[in-house]
Amino acid sequence: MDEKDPEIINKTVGCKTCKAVNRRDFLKATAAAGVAGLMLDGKEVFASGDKKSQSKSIKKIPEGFTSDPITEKLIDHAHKQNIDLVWDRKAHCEFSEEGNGGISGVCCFHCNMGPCTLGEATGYEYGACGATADTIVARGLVGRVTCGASAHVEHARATAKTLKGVATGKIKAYKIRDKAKLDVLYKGLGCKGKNKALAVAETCLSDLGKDEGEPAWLGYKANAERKATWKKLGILPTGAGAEISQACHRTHMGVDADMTHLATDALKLGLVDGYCGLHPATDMQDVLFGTPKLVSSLANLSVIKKDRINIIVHGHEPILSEKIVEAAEKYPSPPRSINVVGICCTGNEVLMRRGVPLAGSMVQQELAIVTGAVEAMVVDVQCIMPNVQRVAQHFHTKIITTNPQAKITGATHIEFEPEKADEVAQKIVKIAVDNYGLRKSNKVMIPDHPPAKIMAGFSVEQIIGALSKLNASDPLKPLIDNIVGNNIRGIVAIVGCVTPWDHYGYRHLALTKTLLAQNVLVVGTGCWAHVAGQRGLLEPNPDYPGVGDGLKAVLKAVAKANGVPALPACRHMGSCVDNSRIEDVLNAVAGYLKVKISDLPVAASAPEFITEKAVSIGTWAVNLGAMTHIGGQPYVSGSKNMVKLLTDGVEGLVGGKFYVETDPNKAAQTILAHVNAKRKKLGLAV
Ligand code: BF8
Ligand code: SF4
Repeated sequence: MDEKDPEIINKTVGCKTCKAVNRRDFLKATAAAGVAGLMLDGKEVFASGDKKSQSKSIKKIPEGFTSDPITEKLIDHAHKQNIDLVWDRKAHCEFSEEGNGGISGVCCFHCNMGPCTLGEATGYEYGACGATADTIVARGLVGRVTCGASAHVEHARATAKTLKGVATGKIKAYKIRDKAKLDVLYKGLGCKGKNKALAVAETCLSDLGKDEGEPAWLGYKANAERKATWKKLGILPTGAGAEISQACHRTHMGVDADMTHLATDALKLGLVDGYCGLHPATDMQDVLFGTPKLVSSLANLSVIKKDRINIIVHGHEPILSEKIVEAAEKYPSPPRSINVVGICCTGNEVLMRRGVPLAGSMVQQELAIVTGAVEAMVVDVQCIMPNVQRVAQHFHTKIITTNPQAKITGATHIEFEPEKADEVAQKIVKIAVDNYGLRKSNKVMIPDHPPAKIMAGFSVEQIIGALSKLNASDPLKPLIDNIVGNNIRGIVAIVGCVTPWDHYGYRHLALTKTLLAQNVLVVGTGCWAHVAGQRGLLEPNPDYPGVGDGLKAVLKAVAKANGVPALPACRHMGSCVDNSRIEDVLNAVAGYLKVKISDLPVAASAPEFITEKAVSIGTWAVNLGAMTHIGGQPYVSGSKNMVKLLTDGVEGLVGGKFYVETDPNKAAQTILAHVNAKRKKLGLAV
């Protein structure tokens, strides 16, 4: 392509109007032609790679917010090389604006009489089949919750099958690392038989396969009050497979066309996520790989090292990545020492149990490759942007897909089987080591800012263990006393993804900091933990900057009792499946105070949610009774009835509700008001 040819720009503009623009070609062409940006119909379509014009399209940095220099420098570095990133590709359709089409959830593709778009965009009130906006929005929501739940169910299935293989001796590469946890699960699930690991694994697999009764993990983990409430509402699920299949059936063209009926299915699928996905995945991973304990490490992209062989593990299931870490440690006489670092929740998993540094969150995955110093990015499942392969083509980096369910065109696929875990891991590590020779030193750019220090590993067992140093016979008492005494105003779980549609991490940071200043105990998981870690909120800093006096005193007391100089301001509880750990904490507190979770001064928040998994986790949190804030449009605003149901009506059913607010400062005030209102209702000081 002749980049100087002005025709290219015209052609690309033509492309833009047909919504199929290739941004990279456009950037190259406009930069070569000296065009800084492009306006179409009075709107900036996008700016060229030229830095000056880029900054025009970036929103003004909010007051008091400093952007992350490592991320910023790598974004600039990518743009200089005409590499487009997730921040650049806003490929929304013309009907996607708020109150209109896509974002409001009123586009339907369920059959070939469509696609049907209702509302302002087209002026239609009904789809070709007569489906209303209520039906289309509800079907879309059920679909997203189902898909999110299925991701966690597949995670649990992979873990259960591995545990089963270990129990029967078929899989030799792993062993039971936490026998005590296995005993607790075996008892809690009411298992039978001598082979405890086999019984636990088969209980999970049975929960995934059955179509009657209720999931054993729900019976074990959910509290009695919740179970009774869900039963009354008729939303107790049977088995994951049956519920997922039925949800797909119900959303097929011409089946379920009643909004409330569909919405209750969404609630049910939220429970499938919690009890057939999150809980069993966490629990069995602890049995296999160990229950997390306090661990120190580092976070941000500068954990990638110039003088090391860098391997990134990325995705969600730690079954292979555990072995990659091991194979790297044991690799015979490496020419350069191997540095394994993690992205997304696989990163969180190997951080929590092995102290592996966190390289970055979901939106930073392309930037990791842009450092030019990554020999291999080994991916398993979920949140892996296909664009990593396009970015990798600019460098020597090998993208290695490993899961039979997930391939990326152009990537190297080395299929993982737990039966051959060591062999596969060793092969992958060797590929990375061999690939080091192809690294081009002039392409390496790791920003010269040290990664942040972090402390993680806050499993429930670790939290209780730390509290027991204050009160051995009644470890929860110090926590409860401090909640009652208002040193801890409440507990808020901040979880989920990082959005590219704002300054990197802004919503997470603004919300977290405001809550900490108001003595709210912040616990979290997922990509929140990457951002929190990168920006000092997981650093055990004895000064506790920005933390309210009450909370600071509690953290200091727990640190002192445990013989550590300090604890971090927030508790990193793990990956997204580890949200299950948060329920265990809430159940313990609610049980102690003899109230419902919905009576507690607690809330959940996913201020930058992206994925369908985030939607299903949020639905599960609402089921638990938590007010659940989400910082983005969940594609339901096209149905006023659905909005009312999710943000109001559902509270009367399950005690929790959704609250949508993109501005983290407003969200913080609403969450604080909610926490205070719950305190008042319990007769606690505000
Ligand atoms: O499961 S927070 S972007 S990495 S979905 Fe994905 Fe969202 Fe990150 Fe973990 Ni969770
Ligand atoms: Fe249109 Fe109905 Fe088909 Fe959806 S199911 S595409 S609303 S005709």
